[in-house]
Amino acid sequence: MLYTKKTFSFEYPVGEADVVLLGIPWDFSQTGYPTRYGPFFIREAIKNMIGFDPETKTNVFEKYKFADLGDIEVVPGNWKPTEERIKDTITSLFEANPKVLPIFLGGDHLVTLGILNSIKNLRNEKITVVDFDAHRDMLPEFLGERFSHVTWVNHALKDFDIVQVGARAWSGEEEKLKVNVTDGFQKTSKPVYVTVDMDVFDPKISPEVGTPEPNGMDFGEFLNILKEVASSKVIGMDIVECGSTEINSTTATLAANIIKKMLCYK
Ligand SMILES: [Mn+2]
Repeated sequence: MLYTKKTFSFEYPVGEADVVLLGIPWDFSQTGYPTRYGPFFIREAIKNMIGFDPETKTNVFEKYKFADLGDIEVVPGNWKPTEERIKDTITSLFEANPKVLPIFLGGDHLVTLGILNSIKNLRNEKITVVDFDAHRDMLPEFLGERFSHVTWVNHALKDFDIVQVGARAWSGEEEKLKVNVTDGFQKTSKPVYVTVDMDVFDPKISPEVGTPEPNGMDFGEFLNILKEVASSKVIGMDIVECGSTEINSTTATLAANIIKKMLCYK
């Protein structure tokens, strides 16, 4: 008997897993609180989480076979080679298991662009990105950088339909650009990728984020929408901008429970 503990009590080889966890601790475009420890603290929160969900009468740890693949080793301060590593890793992952549901842990919101560029040709139809975020992230550039956590939507619009949920703080420039995205989730038959920026929540329940904004969602409101999203063809998900720096942090605990709820609803 091996009395050991990993992220999930039982882990499966990549080829057999239903769900894989992959961290991307890139936060070099972050303007606020560092988020590179997000994957670490979300994992600790998963270990501490009850698997059974009274609402759906499901134990998430029994329903799915999990594999934690660890973190992608990012190139500090250099996005292009980091994005190449993200693409290589995700390509290998889907070669090993085309049906797997990946859950990515950031990192700042730029990691979502790397993920999306890796999966854009995975389906024959255009993928809808459901973006839970306080911000629009639509700027053409920020501080002279084309690639930033506040510009990723501007890039992603070329290849994806973007649906934003919870946006409540944006610039004058984004006020003009926001016609290019849909506000609010409507049921769709298209494949869906979900990205959750932890600042979509009110700072009361998710304080450790890069750029907090007042008057955010509570967990109940979020779950009502997540339930709808989960009933579509979800092909992947990320949770980003988790700036936790200690065990049992509020934001990481919430992030772990988002993963649980998503998988229970699916
Ligand atoms: Mn964002």
